[in-house]
Amino acid sequence: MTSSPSSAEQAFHHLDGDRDGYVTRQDFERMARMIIDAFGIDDSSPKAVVLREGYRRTFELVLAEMATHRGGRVGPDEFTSAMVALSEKESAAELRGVCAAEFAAADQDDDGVITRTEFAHLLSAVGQPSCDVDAAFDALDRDRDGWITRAEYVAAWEDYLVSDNPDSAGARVFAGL
Ligand SMILES: [Ca+2]
Ligand SMILES: [Ca+2]
Repeated sequence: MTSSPSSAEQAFHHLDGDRDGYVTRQDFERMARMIIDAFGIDDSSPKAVVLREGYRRTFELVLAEMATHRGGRVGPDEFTSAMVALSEKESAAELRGVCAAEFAAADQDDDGVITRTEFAHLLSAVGQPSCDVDAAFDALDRDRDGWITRAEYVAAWEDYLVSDNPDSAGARVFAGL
């Protein structure tokens, strides 16, 4: 890749499921739905509730960053600047919460770590198209112990939010989440 878009641009295009050039509340809800369905999580379980609420809240935070709401539609440039702005505020803590909710959903057996198998499941759940699962896993597994901990997951995600490097560990994964 010679002219890679920034991390946030990649995330935008992944979120924009119907490719109309905007992300909406429905796009965020769909993303939560894909993960809940793929892992067979009970819709009324805390895992499902926290994940759905987290995605909903993320979208509200993005909307709140915008000068005008345009009927709840967020364009690519607005999305990118909103994510950068949010990562620098107290709301970053809320975004970390969403990230932790994703982690909990993917930790299917609730043992507190994501295995390679659980990770592969997560990537296919969100339709990450051409991702090298092993390379992405190894990039997130910073201490190379064969598991991704919640701290490793959140750390990679934080790097991703503030990074323009499309090849960063987080970018390989979170562009699809
Ligand atoms: Ca696990
Ligand atoms: Ca690890």
